[in-house]
Formats: sequence, C-alpha cells, structure tokens
Amino acid sequence: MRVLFVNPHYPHDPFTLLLHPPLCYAYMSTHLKAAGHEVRHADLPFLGNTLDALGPILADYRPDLVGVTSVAQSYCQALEIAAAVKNSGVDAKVVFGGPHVTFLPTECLTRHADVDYVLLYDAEQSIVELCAAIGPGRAEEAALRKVSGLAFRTDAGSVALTPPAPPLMALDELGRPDRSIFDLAPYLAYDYETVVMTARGCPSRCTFCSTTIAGRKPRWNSPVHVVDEMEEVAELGFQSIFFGDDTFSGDPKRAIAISAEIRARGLDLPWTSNMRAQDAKPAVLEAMREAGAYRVFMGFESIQKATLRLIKKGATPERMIEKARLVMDAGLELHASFIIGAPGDTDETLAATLDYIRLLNPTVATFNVMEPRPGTDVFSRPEQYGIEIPDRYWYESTGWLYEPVCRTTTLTSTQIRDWVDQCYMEFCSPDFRAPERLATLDDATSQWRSSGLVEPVAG
Ligand code: B12
Ligand code: SF4
Repeated sequence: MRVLFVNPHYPHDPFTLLLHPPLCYAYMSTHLKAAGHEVRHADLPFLGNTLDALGPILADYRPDLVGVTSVAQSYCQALEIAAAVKNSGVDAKVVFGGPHVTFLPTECLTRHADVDYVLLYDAEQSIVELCAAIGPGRAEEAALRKVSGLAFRTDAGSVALTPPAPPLMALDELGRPDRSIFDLAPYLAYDYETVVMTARGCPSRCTFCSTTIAGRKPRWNSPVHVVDEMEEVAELGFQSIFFGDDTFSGDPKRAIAISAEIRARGLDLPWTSNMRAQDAKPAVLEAMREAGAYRVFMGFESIQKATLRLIKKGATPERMIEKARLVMDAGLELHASFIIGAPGDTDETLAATLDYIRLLNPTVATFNVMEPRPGTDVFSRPEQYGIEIPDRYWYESTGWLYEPVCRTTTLTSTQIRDWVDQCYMEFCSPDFRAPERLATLDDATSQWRSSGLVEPVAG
C-alpha cells in the first residue's frame, strides 16, 4: 500500500517556531516499510504552509492511506487536510493519530465525516495491522475489528473501538525512526538542532498533561541505542540534539550510563533535554554536562504551593529553586517554564512570579497559558481547578491564537493574555535583572513570602 503522512500547516507564520522532522511518522515508517509498504511524507509548513501543495502530491502519489498527526493546537488544520483529501478525487482513506485524538476517537469520527479511522496511543504496529485490514479493496468490518487500538465506523453506522495493545516495554525493539522519509535540507537550513526521543511516558501525574494518561508506564531506550541514534543524526548533518522525552533523566542510572556512553565514543555533540525537578541530582547533572549537555528544560508551572499540589506537580516552589541552583551550579543553563493563569493566579501572584524568576535567574523562560487538553483532569473537571472553558470544542477553531481558551475564578482570559505578554516583555527587558530591581527584591519577596503565597526560600 502507498501511505502518505502529512504534517499539518500552521494557522500563523510557522517560521517563528521550532520546526523539526515529525518523528511519529518516521517511527511508523520503519514498521510500514518492513511490512512492504511504501511511505512518503509532506511537511506543509515547509511547502508554503497552505493546503495548495497537497493536491499535486495526492495526484502524483495516489496514496491508499493518508495519515495525519495533531496536537490540540493543530487539530483544526488536520481536519482541513482530511477534507482536502476527500475533495481531491483520490480514493484514499484518512487515519488520524497522536496525542490529541487518542483521547477523542469517538468524538472525532462522530463529528468529522472526512476522517475514516483513529489509531490510539503508539501506532507502529497498529498502522501495519490497519494497512493489512484495509487493502486491497474495501475494508471489511471483521478485519478492522482485529486491528489494535482502532476507532472506525461500523456498517451499522456507529463508532467501534478496539482495545489497544499493551505498550511495548522493550523500547529498543521499535528500532530507530526512518528519517529517510524527510527532505532534510529545509530542516537543516532552518535549525541546527533536531529531536531525538529516548523514552516514552512519564512517571509523574501532572493533572494538566495528557502524557499522564497516554504515557502510562515509562519505557526507556538503552544507552547504546540512544548513542547510536545520536551518531546517526550527527552524520545527517545536525549539530545539536534536543531529547524530547518527557523526562530524559527519570531513570538517573540510565542518564548517567548514556552520558558515559557518549564520552566513551568521544562524541562531540551538544544536547539539551527536559528534566523534572526531582530528577536534578548533582551526580546526574555533572555526568550530563561532561557528556555535552548545555541546558535543561524544567516545568516550574507556579509559585503557589497549593496550586502545585492541586496540579500534582510533586514539588514546592522552594524545592524548585534549590533544584534550579543545582542545575546552574553544574554549569548547565536553565530553561524554566511557567503556567500563567494557573488556578489561584491573581495580579499579585503573577507579579510575585516575576520576582521569583528574578531570583531564579534562568537563561530562558517560557510562559504558557493553562490549556485544558482532552485526556487531562483539568479538561474533564475544570470546576475542581476554578477554571471555566467557554467553548468545550476550543480545539476545533483557531480562537486560542488570539485569546486564552479558559478563564479562572480570579482572572479573565484577557487578563491572562495580557499577563503572558507582560511576562515576556519584562523577562526580555534588559532591566529585568538590573541591580536596582534585584536590590528591591528582598523587600518584594519578603512581602509575598509573608503574604503566605509561598513559603520562605532558603538562602
Ligand atoms: C518534539 C515536540 C514538538 C516539536 C515538533 C513536533 C513535531 N513536528 O514532531 C515542537 C517544538 C515544534 C513542538 C511544538 C508544540 N508542541 Co510538542 N512535543 C514534542 C514532543 C516533545 C515529542 C514529539 C515526538 O516526536 N514524540 C515521539 C513520537 C514517536 O511519539 P508521538 O508523537 O506521540 O507519536 C506516536 C503516537 O502518538 C502515534 N501517532 C502520532 N501521530 C500519529 C499520526 C497517525 C496518522 C497515526 C496513525 C499515529 C500517530 O503513533 C506514534 C508512534 O507510536 C512531545 C512530547 C512527547 N513525549 O511526545 C510534545 C507534545 C506533542 N507537544 C505538545 C504541545 C502542547 C506542543 C505545543 C502546543 C507547545 C506550545 N505551547 O507551543 C506546540 C504545538 C505545535 C503545533 N502546532 O504542532 C504536547 C501535546 C499535548 C496535546 N494533547 O495536544 C506534547 C504531547 C507534550 C506534552 N506532554 O504535553 N512539539
Ligand atoms: S512531568 Fe512533564 S511530561 Fe510528566 S506528567 Fe508532568 S508535565 Fe507531563
């Protein structure tokens, strides 16, 4: 069968963002090709960022199956792609997958006639099963029922859901992603860094994160497998790596072993990774830096103890500061990420957040609004978080681009958006860490400490 994977366009200029080869397709390609199928990939952001490029590709390749990935923010564009396929005159089935539709398979098929199938969770094996069930000829319901983790329309018109296969624990058995499906030249021209995944799942259970459910149990690639892939991407021309794992160092022994393997092979390639605060330990950080790590990304989310407890972050603001210091003392840069408009945020707590960040002194900071994503507790039970979501189907339009999709009992969505702008403006201003601002910090922080918003920070 001929499979075409399409990476959705963006509803805005994509060249303000990181753009990486989508590894979901590369992993599935490894398995599809091994089963004898043909795979092509179209990355719309690099093809004019519109649907116009799709028609000629469909006409030329005439795929049997078109696969489209999406996160909540790209679902709208994924749906446009499905419609374009169905209107193209090419007789192709459309399958959706990825971290958004995994939680809405029935809703997706009920509301969107252009989507034929949804594959849930990891799909390396199930997409091969789907190809076997579909072709050649018409997909029979009995055959579809044998595909794992598949949502499809039955002959009677209802949506059926088959049970997903248990997650593969021996991750190395998935093999390496097939990057030969990508035209790498535009990616290399755009960014010297690329993504490598070395684990799936996360041991944490943050209630705003869909990995909590999708990840189930964390699974790890072995150090040899990881460093083999690092060498491969270096040979392809990338000069730096972002380990996109939810938590690269969730298994500290493995993080140290990967670092030792990098050094043993004399691989000179800078890299960066996500890290949970609880995993920041001096021995791990030291080993990582010696093996080429230059920065870690850490989700701080909030400076309020009660909020961190509510969202099950598993950390306190004081502990986060301690961990941040360990990171920086180990000679690594810190990328700190915050949720603006988290439960309980007010003008006062957000002003205090900026002071906290002055104390923290990260190299990079990102400010995200609370986005209630399907599959999360925040989406299912917003009232528990003091959040209102005026449009439950917010991911079916691009309104989120202009206005946060929820408001809290303490802040309107406009106030949240203004605070995000202000946080970026202040953080990027040369005055942010000016000595006179820092000099006033003790007073300011003592105010928010004594207000009970956070507990005293040691030192
Ligand atoms: C790398 C990455 C990016 C990169 C590039 C993404 C890309 N083109 O690959 C960049 C930096 C651009 C990025 C941006 C964003 N990202 Co991002 N990103 C990731 C990250 C770290 C790794 C993705 C990856 O390669 N995974 C490895 C592959 C193998 O796993 P996978 O993608 O899940 O794919 C498997 C299955 O899901 C399924 N599958 C996936 N797609 C498809 C498609 C079909 C047809 C089928 C059948 C199956 C299938 O099969 C695959 C193989 O098993 C994930 C975290 C994670 N752990 O996955 C977050 C993640 C996907 N990102 C996320 C978010 C929120 C964003 C942003 C919105 C962030 C922001 N605020 O701007 C933007 C959105 C950009 C956009 N509009 O698309 C969330 C999505 C949550 C959600 N439920 O929607 C994730 C899950 C992080 C998280 N834990 O919250 N991201
Ligand atoms: S630590 Fe990160 S990836 Fe893990 S559940 Fe929390 S937010 Fe999600």
